[in-house]
Amino acid sequence: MNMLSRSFATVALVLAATPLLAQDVVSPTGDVILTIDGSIGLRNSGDAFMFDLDMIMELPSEEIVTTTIWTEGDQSFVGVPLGDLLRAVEADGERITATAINDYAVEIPMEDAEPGRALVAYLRNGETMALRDKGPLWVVYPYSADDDFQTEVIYARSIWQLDRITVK
Ligand SMILES: Nc1nc2c(c(=O)[nH]1)N[C@H]1C(S)=C(S)[C@@H](COP(=O)(O)O)O[C@H]1N2
Ligand SMILES: [Mo]
Repeated sequence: MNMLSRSFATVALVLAATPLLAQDVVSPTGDVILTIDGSIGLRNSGDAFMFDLDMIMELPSEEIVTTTIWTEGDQSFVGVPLGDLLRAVEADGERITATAINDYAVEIPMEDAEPGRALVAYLRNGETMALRDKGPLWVVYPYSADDDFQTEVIYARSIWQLDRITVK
């Protein structure tokens, strides 16, 4: 194959693959633990995108080691950075409303979706979190890393039992 036919083949492959990818949106097979709606570009259920835990675990993951005001000693949290989660559903907005299973709700500005800020955690100290342990999803920040994260505003955004995000 010469260079021209190779590049032609590549273009043809991309053109052929694009519509397939567009249709191939993943859907939950397990319990739905998070629903994202509002200003998003990717949906798998009506106006919303629903995730089970496996789907969230497929996204980029990070670990934060920090103390929190709710726990004793250093904690390891593993989860998806808020920015990566929102990018996965092609979110386009200035802020989100995060809602918990107990209907607690808080607004989080997109600024907290920048790296090194909000993490949507699904593991604490290596284990999934039960409902009574603020799971299965808990928005945490690297509190120990900076005094700026040790504020009432950030504590209020640290929503546990997160189950819905509306992008605005
Ligand atoms: N799911 C859930 N997350 C929540 C809350 C809540 O009531 N439910 N309260 C928030 C508020 S307003 C604050 S200041 C912190 C503090 O929680 P505390 O009441 O345990 O101190 O958690 C935040 N996360
Ligand atoms: Mo609060």
